[in-house]
Amino acid sequence: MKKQILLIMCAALMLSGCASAADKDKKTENSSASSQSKSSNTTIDSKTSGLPSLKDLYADDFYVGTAVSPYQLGDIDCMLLIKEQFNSMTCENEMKPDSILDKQTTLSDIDKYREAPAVHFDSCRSQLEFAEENGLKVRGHTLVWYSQTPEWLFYKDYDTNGELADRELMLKRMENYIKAVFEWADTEHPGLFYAWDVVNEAAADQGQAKRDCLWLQTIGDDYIEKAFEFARKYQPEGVKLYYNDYNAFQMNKQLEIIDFLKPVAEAGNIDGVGMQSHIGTWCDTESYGEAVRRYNKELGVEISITELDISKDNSDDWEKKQGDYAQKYMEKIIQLKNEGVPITSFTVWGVTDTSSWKKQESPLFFDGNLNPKPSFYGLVAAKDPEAAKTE
Ligand code: 9MR
Repeated sequence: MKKQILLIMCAALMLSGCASAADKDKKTENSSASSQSKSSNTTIDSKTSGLPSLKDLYADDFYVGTAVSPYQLGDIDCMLLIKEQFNSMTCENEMKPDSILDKQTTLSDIDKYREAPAVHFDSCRSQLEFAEENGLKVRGHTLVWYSQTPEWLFYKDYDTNGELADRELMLKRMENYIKAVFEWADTEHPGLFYAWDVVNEAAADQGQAKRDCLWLQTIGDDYIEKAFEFARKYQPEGVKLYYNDYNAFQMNKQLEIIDFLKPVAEAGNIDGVGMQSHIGTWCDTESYGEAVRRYNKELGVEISITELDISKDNSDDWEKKQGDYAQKYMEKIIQLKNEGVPITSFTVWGVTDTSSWKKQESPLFFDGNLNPKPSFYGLVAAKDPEAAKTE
């Protein structure tokens, strides 16, 4: 019996997927959050179908997204939940340099690939197909990062026992990598991506300096400026260029980020700052709001919440506290939006607590059985208290 129902659901999903694919051109023209959410109604009943929908509630405000991993797309209930709640997604790991750089091909002919390492996009294919078939837009994550980037990329002969590449060579590799990724996006997935994290987590956690990393060591102090310069040169149509970081609301880090992004903004090469927002109930929403205003004012950029999760505290009533905090946090986002701060997308970092990178801290909005948590209703209540009433 259960199998039969699943088969019917699969067929319905495939049908809705096919219809959306056929409608692709039309859909890619509809780039506002509002038109996206209205064009991707779920047509079949799911475990979670009676819930208020975040993407519908916030349709006139911003895209509402989640991080997605390929294995989640094998779970039909999870897939349906994503379609119901979100109109944007980020590949959790599959578009990072260690997924895209093709070591085998690059090493097969070092001279040929010396200035332009080979790339492939196998890892993210299923996620992007899912997004395209179901009317979700995508944030590209991420191009230039100190982490999840293979060390061999930074060596002259791609050999970690040899010499580091010099500035000139690394600038060529950086430019060619960005060019290859953006040309692929423009050719294979026109209109799918609306933003891209060009540089991720370049700020040091302590003090007023950039994080030490191989990009900094090989290219030098202006590697962030160069990354944005190349990104602007090759950006696909409709894609906003972002700097993205965690703890971006902390005063020291904020000043440091503004400081190194100033020349990038002056050159006209950045469009947005991503507040990752891996936070907990301890995070002061007032100073968070101040930081958002400051980025917008000092750099003239839009803002996105790119990776929200809210870790639980150790109290017995942590779920209620997390729910209350989620509401307060979201009310601050709405207040900022109403003040005129251009907040264009709001992404939570995963679907369920059990699939979170921080699963011990139950930081998400659905539990492992896809039940909505008080934190989900907090996000709903901030916009529509009536819709958040559960009985
Ligand atoms: O959620 C991602 C996790 O699955 C990976 O193991 C981890 C490896 O670095 O990256 C996580 O995502 C990170 C994101 O790409 C950048 N900001 C911090 C996120 C959480 O670590």
